[in-house]
Amino acid sequence: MAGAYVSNMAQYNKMYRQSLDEPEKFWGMMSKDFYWKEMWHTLNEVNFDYTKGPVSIKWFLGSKTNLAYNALDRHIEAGKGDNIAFYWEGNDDESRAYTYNEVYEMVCKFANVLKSKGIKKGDTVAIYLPMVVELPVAMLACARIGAVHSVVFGGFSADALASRVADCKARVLVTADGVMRAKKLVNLLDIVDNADKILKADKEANHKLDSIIVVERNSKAGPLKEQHEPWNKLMAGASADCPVEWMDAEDPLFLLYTSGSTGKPKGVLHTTAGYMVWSATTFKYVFDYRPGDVYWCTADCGWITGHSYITYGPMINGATQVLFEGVPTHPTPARCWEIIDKYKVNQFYTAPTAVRSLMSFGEQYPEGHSLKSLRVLGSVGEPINPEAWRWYSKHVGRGQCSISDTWWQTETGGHMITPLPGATPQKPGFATKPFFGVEPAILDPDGKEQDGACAGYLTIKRSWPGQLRGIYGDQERFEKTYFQLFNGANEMISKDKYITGDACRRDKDGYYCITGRIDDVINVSGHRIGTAELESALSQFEHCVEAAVVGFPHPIKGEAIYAFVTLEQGYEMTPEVQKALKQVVRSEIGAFAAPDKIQFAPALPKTRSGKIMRRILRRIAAGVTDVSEFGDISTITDPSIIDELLENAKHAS
Ligand code: 6R9
Repeated sequence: MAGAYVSNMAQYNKMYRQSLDEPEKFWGMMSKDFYWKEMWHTLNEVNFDYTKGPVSIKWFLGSKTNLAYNALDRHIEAGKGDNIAFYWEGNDDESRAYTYNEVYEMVCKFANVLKSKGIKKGDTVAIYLPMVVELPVAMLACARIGAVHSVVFGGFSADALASRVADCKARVLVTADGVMRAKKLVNLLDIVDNADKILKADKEANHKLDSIIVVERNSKAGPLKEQHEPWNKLMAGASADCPVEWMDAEDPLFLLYTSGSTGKPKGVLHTTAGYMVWSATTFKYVFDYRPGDVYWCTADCGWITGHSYITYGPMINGATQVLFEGVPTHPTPARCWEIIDKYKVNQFYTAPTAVRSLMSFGEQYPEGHSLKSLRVLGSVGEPINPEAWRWYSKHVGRGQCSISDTWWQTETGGHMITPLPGATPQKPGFATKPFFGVEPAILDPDGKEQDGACAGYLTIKRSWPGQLRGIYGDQERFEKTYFQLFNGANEMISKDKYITGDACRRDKDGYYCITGRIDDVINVSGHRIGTAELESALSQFEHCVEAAVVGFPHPIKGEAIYAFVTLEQGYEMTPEVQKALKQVVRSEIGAFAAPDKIQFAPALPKTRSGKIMRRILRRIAAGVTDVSEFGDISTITDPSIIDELLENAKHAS
């Protein structure tokens, strides 16, 4: 692509080699793009191997900086304060533009509001907001004064919100009264009040909220009560002058809870300097963002994609972006294409599930729009199947756009394996090549690194600036989850690499294709949901004895949730019970995690050591009825269970 930052593979290869061979020089060059109150003196100090001491990751040592300063003040000082930061598009027909000057003023005022609530450097603030401008503003206000934000996606239930607030010990919660999602009113205040009650009643958690700040977005949610403080009222009394807190490189920036294969969600910790450099550098190169471009990411700030590619990466680059409150199919399946033409969007970033959903309405919707401003089409969150890739490229990109299938995780802070527009020749279904500084290694079942074309466990051999620094309050879980890999016989097969939890394939050209999780995490519409969390939610149902959950292929969501539930003696799996079980998951986690199918299980298939044989359950969920396709079933304690499960599968719903 003419004029791209990286315009061909020779240039990519040269930069990639330098990033690995001369990292000081490479990151020295890249870090010139930022404002450093104090420059770093040591690039990194890293230990991945727990046998040599605690796992520890530090980057850009000796530096002092601030992400909000880099995202706002720096651009304003350069005379760009009147540039548009956000074109906000509401769920229905509202819209409004915000300049960098306006966002700066809101951030400073809200930072002062937080200070007036006693928030100081190192304190945690919980944010539970829909996609209104106050969401990135609240995040940047925290960053400005060194407070740690913990954003909870607006689709989580009161229970899930309460447990996250208690875990990170946030005393201030920022929320909204209500919001429309397509045609449905989401009453956030009700959820927040319930979470508040749950916290007050939970003696063990021993934690409560001191203040609840409410953005008045939709009054249909009902009037504010005594415990709610209106955002506007607090802002009206706040000064717009707020000095920046200069942060050390490894001072915490945020926590973001994500699901793993075991236990409750973990608070992934990101810190200051490394995350800043990683989110902003990947944004610039992967979207080939150039001054004047209009960029749009449809993610919610409640997930990592919204953190790195709405609030931080784009803002630090001084980008103009669309901030979208609604859903891609409301009021019609042409909504995205209308917005792209309205603002002449150059880079569009969404999830495969959205592409597949829009695809199901037919190409007449994108074809009915110009879309000629588009240059880069991004994809994130789950594997994009070649059919959806081709539709996206042909009907949205008109064969003229680069398709950027970006593989990364909450834990990686930003893109890891991704094409660079203009440089990387593309292949449908492939996330293609590693970003600068990323050194993948594919391990076989014995933990041995493989060469050339191969398939296996995806690991990363060395640290990169955006890597997570820990799991909040749990160093042991951090080390076990990300740096120790075990085989089926529970032998440790790797202890000095970052374990991604994904499997992948590499072809003869060195291109990577991510094939899915190797752990018990289900990826539904790009949302990570742990089977352990789902099972513990289902077991809250009063007549549930045991539950096992697996994923099964779904044409739009990628994966959907299938639950096998054993009920107390004498209880039948009626449609009412199925409904009640789904309701339990809605209230324990959130509606987006409700199982798609539930079936009765007289018992679960287990090995002699008591392990649930999920492999068998996955086959049943996928509709396989021929037992010869179930693989080795010799270790099952009671083979007759399989026939009973297959019989009951007919009534799954
Ligand atoms: C950014 C984000 C991470 C998991 C990851 C993988 C899956 C993400 C992908 C992809 C194939 C891609 N994933 N991007 N799989 N191709 N381009 O989604 O973070 O919510 O933490 O999920 O999502 O399985 O391990 P997160």
